[in-house]
Amino acid sequence: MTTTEPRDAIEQVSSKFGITPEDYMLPARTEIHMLDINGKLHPSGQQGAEPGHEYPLPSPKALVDAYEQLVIGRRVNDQNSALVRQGRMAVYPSSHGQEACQVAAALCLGEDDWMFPTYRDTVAVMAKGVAPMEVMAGFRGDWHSGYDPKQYKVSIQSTPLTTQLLHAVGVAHAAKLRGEDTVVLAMCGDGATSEGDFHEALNFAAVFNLPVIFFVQNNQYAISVPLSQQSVAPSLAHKAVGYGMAGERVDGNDLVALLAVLGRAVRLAREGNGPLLVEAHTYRMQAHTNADDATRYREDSEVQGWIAKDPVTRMRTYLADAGLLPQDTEERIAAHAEAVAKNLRDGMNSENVPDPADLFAHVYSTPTTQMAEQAAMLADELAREEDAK
Ligand SMILES: Cc1ncc(C[n+]2csc(CCOP(=O)(O)OP(=O)(O)O)c2C)c(N)n1
Ligand SMILES: [Mg+2]
Repeated sequence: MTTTEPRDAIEQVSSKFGITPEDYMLPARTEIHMLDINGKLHPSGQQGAEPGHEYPLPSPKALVDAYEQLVIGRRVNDQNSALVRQGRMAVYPSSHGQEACQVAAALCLGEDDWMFPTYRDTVAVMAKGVAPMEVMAGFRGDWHSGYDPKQYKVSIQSTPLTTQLLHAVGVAHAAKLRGEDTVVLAMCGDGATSEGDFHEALNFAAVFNLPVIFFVQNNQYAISVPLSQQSVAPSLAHKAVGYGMAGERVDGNDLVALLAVLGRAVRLAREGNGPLLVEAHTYRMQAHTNADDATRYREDSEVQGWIAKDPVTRMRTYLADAGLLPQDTEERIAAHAEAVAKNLRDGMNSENVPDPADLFAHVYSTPTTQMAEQAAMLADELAREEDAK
């Protein structure tokens, strides 16, 4: 990691691309896409590439590996939604339709890189290698975060919008001070870009020239609030330039383009060129959570329009046409996805009786007076209940 001043870093990287710093920071005029909605690769690999915004095609192996995670991600979403309906957990914010974003977010990172996900990013968390049942332990309310963030270099899935962005910037700052070449991927939704913490995180990251990728999944809604009532910026990627960082927007249902754009963003950040913002244009196919009724604020015809852009279908068509998906590969991938789903079902259907005292564990290294009192009160109540049996 170099210690270049932020302005010099932008100058250097833009001159490498042969464009002005302003053109480097501004997103390409149209979102980056490589596959059309029928899964056909654009003849040049990328349609309408502008100087500084050309992206090479990822390798065939990277594409097949990513497709495997895509199929697993879809299966995980559908399995978890079914488990909610069966009463096995209270809530699951599905990323059905956004799986290409989820998979690319995980696969663009190296082993020592950190991810800061939201409640909707379960598939990304699993694709980065967190054991599925550890993730689900958090959702079921069995254990604090469910998994150990340090072990996996994946922060807990944040429910408060954008608090995780500041934590991500802090981790990147620490890594830079230590001379480590860690990159941090900080995830949020379209609605979350209106939060104050979003502003603070981006400004801090740019001023300190930190290796952070802000990855915004613009799925068009913040619960019932559509993007048109959320922001009138030309795009969410344009928000980056106000902080002096590069922004790019990409078709969020095109796994090929996502791998290319996020892959380059991570490389540039690791080389010391500062933070970047990538906006993926996608769609939340299901309700915000099972507690929401999406038919109250959007038309079915809108949802149907996005089925035609489904990321799994497009990627399967592309790989099959390119001869990269022989039947045995497809069968192996389908069997792998089924095995992951079975593991989730078995794990979630097994009864777990948590110890109520665990509520107080790991909150403070030395419990506060109030917490100690509350823990004692609970222990007393439980003991009296036991005696009354
Ligand atoms: C600080 C804060 N304010 C409000 C909420 C309530 N809330 C939960 S999800 C949500 C919408 C977020 O929309 P978006 O950022 O687009 O993410 P998406 O759910 O679409 O993935 C809101 C307002 C919250 N969790 N945290
Ligand atoms: Mg949203």
